[in-house]
Amino acid sequence: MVNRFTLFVALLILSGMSLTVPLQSVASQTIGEENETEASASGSGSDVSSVSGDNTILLNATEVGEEQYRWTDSSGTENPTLDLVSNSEYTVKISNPTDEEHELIIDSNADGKTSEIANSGDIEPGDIVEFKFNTEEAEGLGYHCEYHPDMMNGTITVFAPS
Ligand SMILES: [Cu+2]
Repeated sequence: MVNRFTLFVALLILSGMSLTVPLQSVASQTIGEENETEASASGSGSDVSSVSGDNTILLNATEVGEEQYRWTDSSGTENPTLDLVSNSEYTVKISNPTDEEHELIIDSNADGKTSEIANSGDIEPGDIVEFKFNTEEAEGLGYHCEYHPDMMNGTITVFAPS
């Protein structure tokens, strides 16, 4: 009786061990696949962190040094070039964690004279502001801050839809 029971327990332990090994290898395979997916996703274009798939452009006002301001995207790129599709509406969402007021202006220099296309209005410290603009006019687009035009400015590149 005792011997049979011991044998039964021993078999249980053995079968338990053989079950554990494949489970572990499956788990480590899954983790490996996840890592591969992440690596390939982060390897694409330069502006993935500024413009998301639903035509939303995310920018922050950032103080990079004492009274030195830049527009930055979520990866920290300063004054990033925005790659946009022509004849599309975009939502620009800006947060201002600095203690200074900013205003983002989308401008066009197509005719050699700077003209305003759209603006965020004043963005007070701590505020998040959204506004929309359209890429109908595709030539010579850029953006700057009303109050810090020399520090906070960038280029907008417009492509025809593929
Ligand atoms: Cu500013």
